[in-house]
Amino acid sequence: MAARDLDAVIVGAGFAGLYMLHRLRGMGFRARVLEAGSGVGGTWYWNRYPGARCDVESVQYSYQFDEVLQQEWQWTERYAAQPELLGYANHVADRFDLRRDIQFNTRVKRAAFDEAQGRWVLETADGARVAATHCIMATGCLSSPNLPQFEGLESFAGTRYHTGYWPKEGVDFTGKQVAIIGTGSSAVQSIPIIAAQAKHLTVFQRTPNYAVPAHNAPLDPEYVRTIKADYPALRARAKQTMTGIDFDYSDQAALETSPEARTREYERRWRHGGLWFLGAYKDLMVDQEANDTAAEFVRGKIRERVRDPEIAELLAPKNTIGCKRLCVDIGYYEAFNRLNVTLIDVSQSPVEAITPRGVKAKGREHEVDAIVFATGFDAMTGALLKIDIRGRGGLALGDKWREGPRAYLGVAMAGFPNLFTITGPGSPSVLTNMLPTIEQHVDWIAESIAHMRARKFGRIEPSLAAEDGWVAHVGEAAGRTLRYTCGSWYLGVNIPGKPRVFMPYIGGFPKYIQKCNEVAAAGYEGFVLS
Ligand code: N01
Repeated sequence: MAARDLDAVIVGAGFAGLYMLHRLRGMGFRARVLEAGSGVGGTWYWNRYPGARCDVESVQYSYQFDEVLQQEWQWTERYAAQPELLGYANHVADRFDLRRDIQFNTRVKRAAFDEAQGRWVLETADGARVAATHCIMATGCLSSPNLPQFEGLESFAGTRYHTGYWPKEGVDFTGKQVAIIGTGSSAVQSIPIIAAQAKHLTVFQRTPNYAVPAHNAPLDPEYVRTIKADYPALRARAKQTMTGIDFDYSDQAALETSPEARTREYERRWRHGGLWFLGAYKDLMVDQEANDTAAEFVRGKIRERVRDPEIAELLAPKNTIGCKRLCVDIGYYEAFNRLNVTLIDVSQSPVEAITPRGVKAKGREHEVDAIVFATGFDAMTGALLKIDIRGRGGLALGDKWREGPRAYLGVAMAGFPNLFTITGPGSPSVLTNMLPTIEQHVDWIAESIAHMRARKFGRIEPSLAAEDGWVAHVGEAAGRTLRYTCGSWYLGVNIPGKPRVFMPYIGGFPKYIQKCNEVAAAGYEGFVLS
């Protein structure tokens, strides 16, 4: 298809880009996806580190837009592992014949709005150009790996890996001395597996993280049959919850419950496993005293799981549980009972340097063959700001977002006509189940483009006033929760120099859907269509 004929160019072929392409095609629009990788899958294409798996149950972490798809696809485990998730993305791409409109191995470097033509012109790393009326960024929230610039990083003579950029062929650590820096979700998942393989694993921990057990297991066919018998009901229930996950969230307050009953409830949720733990009480994320009761319960579990009391104490977080993303583990704490695992606490004195032979911390060099950087991502804004995005009058997105991201509904920005971000900053995104959140965004964007076509509008752009109002609302909502209180990637604190702004919308999925629907029903209130 000639590039000039495109209605939309979509950047990224993860779950967001795939569905966006399918949806637009289904409405008769001509769209093309540009994808940096050689295959589909986004997060699940890049994050191939050992143990990578989803922390939302697979029957819910899946598309719902096509009933036949959700009936035919068979998940094998409660929490799907990366190969299965990547298989699912590939299945969707094949089933809906999406590949013919996806251009792989194509990294977008620049995207500029041509005001005279009313089109976006995208430039790729090889210098090619693609133009389209609409530009839709499906670039992901956690897709720009963060590699801290440790002194001597380049001097390391062994092999370096980043969990978010793992070699396709996999890595065999058998017989190797390995270091891992970081103890977030990626490390929590990979440490037990690397520890079982490597000769020795040294873990450098700056901040301990709370993890609750996954209790992962093969899916019970009877359970799956029950869900598939009425999938739409489960999906509808999920849309009524803050996170877009069909959980039973308690409406009780921890502080109005007796300590004995509270412990029973935490124990029940601990035995069930997963993120559901934080649904135990409605005040856990808004009241520090309530939060402390859950945190202390988990600290107690860590002390039970880790044999050496000193190591248990180092692994036991002291901060607010759920402030940073809660981890879901499979044998994480038990890995520290192994004789071939050493924990180095770098909370008081940072990693000093990477040397040709290993990692230097606390005045000692730890010699290793490989270093795994499990150091996370420049979340939510990183992937967008890596592209030189220019709106009206050459306005650079980097300049617009100098004090932090600003967008209306997390989906569009003043000064950037016809540009949409799927699960962008200011939308619930990472605080929700990504699949339903992506579908909601994609549907809303597709319908807005259809609305424009039906009324012969060429441009859509939010007003500055609408954007300001939404940004203020996102900030107010964040300020009401304990999530605002720690140095998390939600706030951009993990990236030196990044403005400290709580990026996702914490008001909950139902409220957000309602707002988006109201905006559309009122003829795209807050947007200027011309
Ligand atoms: O990254 P992170 P991640 N020196 O930012 C440490 C999703 N996810 O890739 O906390 C020493 O959480 C840093 O320390 P600190 C999920 O949403 C989901 O693990 O900043 N250490 C931290 O320990 C998750 O939240 C799944 O003090 C340094 C670690 O590196 C998000 O992705 C699985 C350092 C980074 O942790 C990101 O998770 C995986 C330095 N200079 C990921 N710089 C599931 O679905 C950073 N660190 C289960």
